[in-house]
Amino acid sequence: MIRTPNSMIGPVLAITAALMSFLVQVVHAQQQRPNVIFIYVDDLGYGDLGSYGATKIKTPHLDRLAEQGTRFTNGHSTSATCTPSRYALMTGRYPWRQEGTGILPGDAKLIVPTDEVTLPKVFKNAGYSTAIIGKWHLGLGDKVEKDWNAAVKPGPNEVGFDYSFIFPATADRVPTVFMENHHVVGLDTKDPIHVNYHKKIGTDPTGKENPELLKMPSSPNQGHDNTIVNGIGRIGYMTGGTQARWVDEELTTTFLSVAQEFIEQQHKNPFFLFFTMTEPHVPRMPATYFKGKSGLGYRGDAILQMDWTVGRLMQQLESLGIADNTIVIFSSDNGPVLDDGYVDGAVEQLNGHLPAGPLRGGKYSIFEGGTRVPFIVSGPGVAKGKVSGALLSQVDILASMSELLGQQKPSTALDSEPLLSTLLGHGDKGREVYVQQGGTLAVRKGNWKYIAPSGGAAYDPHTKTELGNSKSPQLYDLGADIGERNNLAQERPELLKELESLLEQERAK
Ligand code: NG6
Ligand code: CA
Repeated sequence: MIRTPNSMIGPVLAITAALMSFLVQVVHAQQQRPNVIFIYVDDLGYGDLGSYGATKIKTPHLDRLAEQGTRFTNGHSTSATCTPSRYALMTGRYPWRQEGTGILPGDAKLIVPTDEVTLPKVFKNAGYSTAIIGKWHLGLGDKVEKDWNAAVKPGPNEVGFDYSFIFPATADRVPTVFMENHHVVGLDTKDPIHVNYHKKIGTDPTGKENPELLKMPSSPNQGHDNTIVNGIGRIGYMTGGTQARWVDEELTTTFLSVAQEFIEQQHKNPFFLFFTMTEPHVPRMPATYFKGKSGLGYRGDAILQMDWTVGRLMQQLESLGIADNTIVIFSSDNGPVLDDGYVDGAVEQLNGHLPAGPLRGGKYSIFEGGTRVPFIVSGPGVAKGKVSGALLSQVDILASMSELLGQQKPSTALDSEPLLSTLLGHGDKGREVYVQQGGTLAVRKGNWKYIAPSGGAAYDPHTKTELGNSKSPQLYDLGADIGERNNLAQERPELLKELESLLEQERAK
């Protein structure tokens, strides 16, 4: 035994006491650190929730979340499609600064740099456990030609998630499998998976050759007629992995169970959960329990399923006693679309529902319907029952979470603004300038919006979306004209010029 000389006892005790007090403080600070759950849904429109004005679809759980927290009426994804919006969330940069950030095929390689401080790494650096459960769609591996039967990396784990349980791309793209960390879940090695986005491989029937095998027809001229999985034609071809293929009706209950398990395991230590749901993206094939429930076709049913799932998560937080210490952020990666590739009743049974509410356009569009989405924040420190009109973007979450966690904003997060107090519903100071991305770019300054001219189509006849592209410049006063009907470009030439050069400045940054 090592003996402490008598003369040393005083100083040793003092040091021990100081150390104890420091440790108590650390533990206390850790206890204070709120968990963060970011629920990120796919293609949900500004008008799709009760709290945002929907009357034909009931979303009681999300409405309660909004009542208990702050609901933003001017909250945006960066882009009108998925991959770029997610890229911005992870990096804190506008996706249009980087080539190759458009909608990715299911075999794409990882596009998020692994040597940057990403959103999950901000949490990791602050001592949190991090997980992504749900849709990924930012590519996997370092090349397109990859072996899906071995460890597939880099991917979400290398981007900063300690744990990942994902599907690689979208619900309508092969491979239709779950991946846990680097591996396909439930893969039988005797039945290896191969994926090809250029030509048919193997003998699996395709939607094109065997439409009689489909339980939900693909829309004419919208693809989705490659390999059939679970009676649904997909984008891309796959063969093998028969046992590992998901059943669409079980997608969300699977993600929910995995999320609940993660929360259960981690609830005593701070965690960040990025829960990325597939609803209401196509193919909409909700669990039997929800089929027909909304009366609005499978799109409406999928929204009910999404709301129910959020309700289950909230209930779990309550029962674990961590609801008061968990910030929940809810938003969507882009605006709504009805016919995005399948005949599923979304158009025929719309019943007067307005997926984008009062906004013009939707998914794919540079009009507000493309990026202005539901955006709700609730939890400890968040103003209750507040509705905020602050201009806020998902690209700001990275810098705002850095603020929350006492971390420096990463130098690479160029476009991310620290707006924590606004995000928590205190004060209405939002972004002064914001660049939105559809087929072209638009810049916002206050209520003014300038849409840069572009040669793209004004209207997409397949999805029946007003894309907002025009060869002439457009200028709208969203304060007076939220529906972007009254182009003031000719009437306000000076303002037009100012916003044109503002967009140029932003591009050049
Ligand atoms: C489009 C698909 C659409 C959807 C979208 C991605 C066609 C004709 N349309 O290319 O169905 O999958 O990509 O959606 O293939 S997103 O929300 O992930 O961006
Ligand atoms: Ca999407």
